[in-house]
Amino acid sequence: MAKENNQVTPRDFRAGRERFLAEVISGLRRPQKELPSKYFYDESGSRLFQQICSLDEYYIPRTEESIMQACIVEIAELIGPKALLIEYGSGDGKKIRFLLDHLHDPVAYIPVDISHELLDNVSNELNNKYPDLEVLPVCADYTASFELTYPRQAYSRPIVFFPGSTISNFDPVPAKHFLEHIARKCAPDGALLIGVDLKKDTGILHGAYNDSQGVTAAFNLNLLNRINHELNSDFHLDNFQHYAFYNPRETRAAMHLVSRKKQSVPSDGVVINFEDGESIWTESSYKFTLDEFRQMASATGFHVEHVWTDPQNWFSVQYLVTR
Ligand code: AVI
Repeated sequence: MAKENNQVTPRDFRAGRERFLAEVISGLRRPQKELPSKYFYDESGSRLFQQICSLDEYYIPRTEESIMQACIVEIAELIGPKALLIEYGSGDGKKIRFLLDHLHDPVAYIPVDISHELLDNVSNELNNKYPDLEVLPVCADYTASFELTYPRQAYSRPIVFFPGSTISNFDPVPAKHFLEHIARKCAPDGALLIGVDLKKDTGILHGAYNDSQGVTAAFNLNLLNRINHELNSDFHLDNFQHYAFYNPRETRAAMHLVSRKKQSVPSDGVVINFEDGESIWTESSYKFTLDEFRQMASATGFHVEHVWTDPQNWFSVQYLVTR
């Protein structure tokens, strides 16, 4: 691994175009067409997601931040000194800086993200700001297999940080497998600090995925743009419409792209046919009660040790330990 000026080159476990193509074609061949939501986050998708995060209707970031601010002293006490922090989907590193500023002498930080550029920026910044912290970036799709590089210095315990309720975007079985995978990384005495979105008024949920400025619609449609650019496809974005709704029975918000007409779309030598009104399911975002999440966590080897919520009970930050 190359190391220059304290900067570690990210270990790279990104899957290439072949896997992206295979997942797109197999998803679009299903009776209910679907695309994995993890592919939203190319450069423009990540930028659009940042914009979503500053919308009034999208309550998640500000609510989570307010909980973290109110509870950071307790969180720091629970984590204790000399922790190794591992963040899945580290993005622009904003959330970890807040944690690092309040933890007691953290030893190392392993950001895991699909964007090489974001990892480079975050690593540079953290190396400058926290010269004693070992930053060991990993470029990977964290839903696939990859390895971590562990620090040279001794640490007290690994703490996995998974904020933003990204766990909401996993279907129940993959969510369980993912938590099991994290529990193995945390065992025997580590912990998971996770943001979990809660059930709430359906009007609030509807607004969060149907914002008035159309940013969520642009974020959803950008997936077709990405497929056009990277997979030699010919989706006409005007021929698809963003459609998002909360399904109380399934307890999830779902996003779709609905074909505005009967059409055929060439995609890397394959033709995908759409009926008028047929949709591609692009994302699920599950909402939990505290009890539902506790049950899922305990089925994966975790025990929920502490839960913090906001006064409206819209969101939770939870501290899970391995049993
Ligand atoms: C990242 N994830 C938790 C977001 C969510 O709310 O499910 C992604 C998102 N999709 C539309 N808006 C935001």
